[in-house]
Formats: sequence, C-alpha cells, structure tokens
Amino acid sequence: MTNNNANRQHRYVIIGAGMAGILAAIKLREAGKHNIRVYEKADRIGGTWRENTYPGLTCDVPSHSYTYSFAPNPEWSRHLPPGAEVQAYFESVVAKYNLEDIISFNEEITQCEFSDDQWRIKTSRGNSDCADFVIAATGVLHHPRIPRIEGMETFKGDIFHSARWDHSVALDNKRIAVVGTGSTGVQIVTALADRAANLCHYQRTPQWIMPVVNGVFSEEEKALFRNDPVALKGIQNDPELEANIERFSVAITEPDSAAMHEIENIVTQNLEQSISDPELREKLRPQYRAACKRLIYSENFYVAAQKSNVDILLEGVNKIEENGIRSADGTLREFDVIVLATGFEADRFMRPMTITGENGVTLEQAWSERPSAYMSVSIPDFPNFFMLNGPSGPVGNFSLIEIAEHQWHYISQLMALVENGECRKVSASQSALSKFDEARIAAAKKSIFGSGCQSWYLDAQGIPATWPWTRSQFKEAMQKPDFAAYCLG
Ligand code: NA7
Repeated sequence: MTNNNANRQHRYVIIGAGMAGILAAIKLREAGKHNIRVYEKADRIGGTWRENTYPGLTCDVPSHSYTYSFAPNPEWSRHLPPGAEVQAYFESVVAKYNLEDIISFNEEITQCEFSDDQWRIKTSRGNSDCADFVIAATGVLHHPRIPRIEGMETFKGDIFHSARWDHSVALDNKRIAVVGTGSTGVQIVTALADRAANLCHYQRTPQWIMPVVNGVFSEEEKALFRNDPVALKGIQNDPELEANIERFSVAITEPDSAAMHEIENIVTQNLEQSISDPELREKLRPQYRAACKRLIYSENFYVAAQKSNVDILLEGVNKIEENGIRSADGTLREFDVIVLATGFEADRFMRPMTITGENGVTLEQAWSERPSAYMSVSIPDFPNFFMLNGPSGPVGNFSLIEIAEHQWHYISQLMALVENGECRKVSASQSALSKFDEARIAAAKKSIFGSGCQSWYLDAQGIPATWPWTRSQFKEAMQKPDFAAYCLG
C-alpha cells in the first residue's frame, strides 16, 4: 500500500527531554525533519541526571563512553564523571544543537490515542497535539520507589528519597541513616562518611563491590582531546574498554564463563583485602553471585565502611519513630536525617500516561503480564510508536547512550517505510513479539541476573526483564529490522 502523503512533513512527538529524547531530536533534525515537538514534564532537560543531585552522585559508566558518538567531550574531568558534569554535558549538547525551541517544558503528556493513522495527544496543560510518530524516551529510573514504612510520617527530622534530595538540610556533624545499598546508597555513604557525626548504613542485602580507579584527566590530556579529534575519538572508542565491555556482556549472559569467574575473583579479593575486621567482612559478604544485582563500582566504599563513625547494619527498615529507626530487636537509633536510597520503579516506563493503540487496546492491557516490546522498541497494536531504552533492552553497566543510538538506527529504518510512502503505519506483529519474548525469557532466566537475588532487573514474576544476549548480538540485531516481523498497514 502506498501513502499519498509521502512528501508532506511528518510530525514527530518525543516524550521526554532526557538523554534519549535529546538524541532522537538531534537525529531527526539531522535527517531533515523539522516538525518536531519534545514534551518534558519537568522544567529542565536531563532526565535522571536532573532528578538525582545527591552527594557523591557519579556515573558508573566511563565518561567518554557515556557520550553521544557525534558529540565527543574533551572536557570530562574523570574516568567516571560526577553527576553534575553529566547534566552539564547534556545541557551543552542541547544548546549546541539549538533544541530549546522545540521542547515544551513543564508539560507532561497525559494521553496518546491512535486513530486515523495519527497519534492524538493530550497534555497536562490542557493542550492537544497530533503526531505521525511518537518516540517514547521516558527513561527507566524516574519513579522513586518510596517504601511504606510504619511511622515514617511521625519522624521529626528530615526524611527524603535520594532522587528528591533536599539541599536545604544540613548534613555536617549530623546523625544520618542511609537506607539501601544499591549504587546510590553506596555513593551517598562514601560521600557522607567524612561529614556525618554518625552514619548508619541499613543494608537489607549487602552488595559485591567492583574496585575502580576513578582517575582524573590531566590538563594536558584534555588539551590533547581538544586539539586532536583523532585522540578524542580514540578514547571514545578505546579498544581495551570495548573488549572489557564485550567480555562483561559475555559474563552476565553466561554465568559459568571464565569471564564471570574473573569478575567473581576480583570482587571477592576486593572484599578480602579491603576489610580488615573479619566480623565486618562477613557482614559485607553477599550471599548471591557477583553481578546478579547491578554491579557496584566504587573506589572507596570499603574505606568509608570501616570508619569509626560508620555503622553497617544488616537489616531493612520496618519501623520509624519520631526520633529515629526502631530495629526488630527493639533498639532505637536516633537520627537527624534519613535518606531513602531505595531505588526506582523501573517497570513504569511511560506510565502513568494513558496510551491507546489500534482497536482500543490500552498499554495497560498490552502490558498486563509484563512490559514487553519486540526488540525492545515496538509494541503490537501501537503503530508508529517507538521506544528508546524500553523494556528488555540491554542493561548492566553499559552506556545507555550507546544502546539508544543503536536503537535509533533500527527505528529510523522502520519510520522510513512510512516516510517514504511504502505504508501508513508500522508496528511489530503479535507473533513476532511472542516468539521474541519466549526466546528472551528462556535466555534471561539463565543469565546471571536470574541466578537468585532480588533486583530492579527482575519483572513482577521474578524474570530478568533484560536483553539476555551479548552486546555484540544486540548491535547486530539493531543493524537492520527483520521487516517480516512487522505489520505494515
Ligand atoms: P537499587 O539498586 O534498586 O537499590 C535499592 C536499595 O534499596 C536496595 O539495597 C534495596 O534492598 C533497598 N531497599 C528497598 N526498599 C527497602 C526497605 N524497605 N528497607 C530497606 N532497604 C530497602 O537503587 P539505586 O538507586 O541504588 O540504583 C538504581 C540504579 O541507578 C543503579 O543500578 C544505577 O543504574 C543507577 P534489597 O537489595 O532489595 O534488599
């Protein structure tokens, strides 16, 4: 079927002005598309890097890898960049590509409905829009998971989630509790250990810690990167780093591989050699395999954990009172500040938006069992609607920027079918998704994420919600869509 409107300017709506939304806008412009609108629920770009401002915030992916391939950054200060620097990088890219004009800030999309080959959109400001294509770039870690803890509302000190940091609260010489020991909790404890009078780290489940040297790029190195594009590209595509990432992806997909045993040896040695007190060492020893939860990279968490003003408590938090936290054994520990580093509802994606595809199918119906998308980008019955960093994409200490760029390459070929007038709409077929999911789930159960621990990588049924094959297999899959897997209308 051909489309008479092949030559008209199609309209593209992008949901979210975080890393992936910025990418989509730049790529569309580059392809000569100018009818673009980005809706951003907040007042600034940046996504998770805007929302997280906690002390110690650091990206755990090397800076030159956590960079758009087309916008290298000679100014990165360190191997692992501080969060504020990542946010500043995204702001500089938005400025460089003049994207501000096409972003509607403080405007959340509340509803998207597909009818007459178009997406009818409503926003929180009462505006309507109409788009040929919707790109959902809503991110994964943006709905804080705030546990319901008995008595939480009675606490007289300050209590907040790590992604809602209250910078008006004094921290120096205070009694601070940090609840949770994901990357966030570990980074906060490391940063506050020198400042707090007393710091209690509530670890319901200890974590394996991968040692890392977070080296500084010298002024000479930065000058070289500024003046020599080849050197800058060289560090961005560092072959040694590339090989390590590939090896890591083999390790997580094949838990019995030599690559995984190597990781286990490193984290075990790190624990054995860094913690001198045998009792504390056993407290910090996880009872599950390394990398089952997202592996934590830290240069000096174990130094912080051994400070005299830091207590590691192997317990969750179930009762908060006016003055502090009451443990199951009856002990009350008093605090001025409680930080909930309790993670995110990673399965929300673009919800709570109401999204209705063809034949009145809602996203809630399509995702009643679990969030799923063919190749992580397309949902049956939701034509011309594509996701970046959607469900079952590669996660696990990879650069999500690189992942999104590969996904864009793939998505743009699907959109081209409509843009070139070969069809009016395109979405994955149900049978393709079922086959994909069956293979994906079988492989995911065998990955390290399915080896017996709780983590944000697991779906509600306890199955890893991730791309279960290697990174190079993902890159290959994103080269070109199998068009037979798609319904063209
Ligand atoms: P994570 O990695 O999901 O970690 C959340 C932590 O919070 C984890 O240690 C949980 O313990 C703990 N948690 C959750 N609820 C409670 C209660 N009620 N009591 C005690 N402890 C609790 O989130 P992060 O923010 O650290 O990291 C998310 C990602 O951001 C990270 O992987 C990077 O990609 C960046 P549990 O392990 O469930 O026992």
